[in-house]
Amino acid sequence: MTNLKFAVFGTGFWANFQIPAWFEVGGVELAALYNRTRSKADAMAEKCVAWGAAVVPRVYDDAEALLRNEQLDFVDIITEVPAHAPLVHLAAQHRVPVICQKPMAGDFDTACGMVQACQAAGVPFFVHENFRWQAPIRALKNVIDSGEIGTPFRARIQFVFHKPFVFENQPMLKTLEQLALADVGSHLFDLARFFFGDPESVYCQTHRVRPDIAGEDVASAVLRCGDVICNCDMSYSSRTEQEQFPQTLFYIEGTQGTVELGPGFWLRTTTDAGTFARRVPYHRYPWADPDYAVAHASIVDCNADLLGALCCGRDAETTGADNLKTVRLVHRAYESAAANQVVRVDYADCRA
Ligand code: 89Y
Repeated sequence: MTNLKFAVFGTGFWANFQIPAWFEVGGVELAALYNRTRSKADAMAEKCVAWGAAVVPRVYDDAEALLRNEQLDFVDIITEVPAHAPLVHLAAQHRVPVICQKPMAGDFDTACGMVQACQAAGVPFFVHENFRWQAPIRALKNVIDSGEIGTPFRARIQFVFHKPFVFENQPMLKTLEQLALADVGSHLFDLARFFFGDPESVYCQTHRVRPDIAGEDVASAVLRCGDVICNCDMSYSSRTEQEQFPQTLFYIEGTQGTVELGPGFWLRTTTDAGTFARRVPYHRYPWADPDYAVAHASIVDCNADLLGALCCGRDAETTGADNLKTVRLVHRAYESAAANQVVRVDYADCRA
């Protein structure tokens, strides 16, 4: 099978991991790079050779010119959020399948427009949502699916940290008026949907601890997912005995037992038979930043899933249409926090 040719739009922090993760998956050729500051794209093109690129990608600071000149099988958009929508529309106009980072847009209507533009152009549209691809989280999902703890009735999903390097690596996070729910809540709500289905309601509270950021750095949401009460807690500003970044912690109670994904990737299952604990390993790639190891490893599995859809007609988990439900939930959570009320969530206008 011939390699699929692709271009990357955006050569900032995350591209340093997204691109080598593509080379890890294989079956692709990076034809071109776009960045509005050309010198950054030039520097990334040089790094690509070190990561094993067969050809040095061509470099552009004009996204339209890139799409006009290159014959592509897909594009991977890794820019900051405000650039997602214009680039997705541009790719749709050029009839090129698209992958876009989460959150796909800053509001639901813009996200809906992106999904619709790709549908109208007849091109696949995927969201790169990788938390559900972390090996320890997949192992936890297998425990739930095995029925070992019976039927889940309550869950706690936590992403709580303090590491200041997060704001140094992604300085744009400081400027976002909607931070915790949009940035980390997108991941946690996707996980809630992955484990327990689409929530019917949300009650949310938000808070800002850091004085030097525009948005909220703390949020707690209670989601009602059928029979499951799912609590999602996130914080960028919690000093804990053991710093957890970038681990997501889970505690799930079921009719026959409980399962916990705890610090250090320990998976503990408790039933009438006792408590069984094992540590779930994940791949350590040489190109990954050790501070983000489990998150960067998950990019490979997420990309492999998307490539399966692009090359071989398999279904991908994180389609744009599916992820629109997560975007809806994020913004219903903001409405709940603003009104201090439970908000019902319906997905009638999210076409999956
Ligand atoms: O941007 C965020 C994400 O998507 O996962 C963790 C993160 O890098 C910092 O909150």
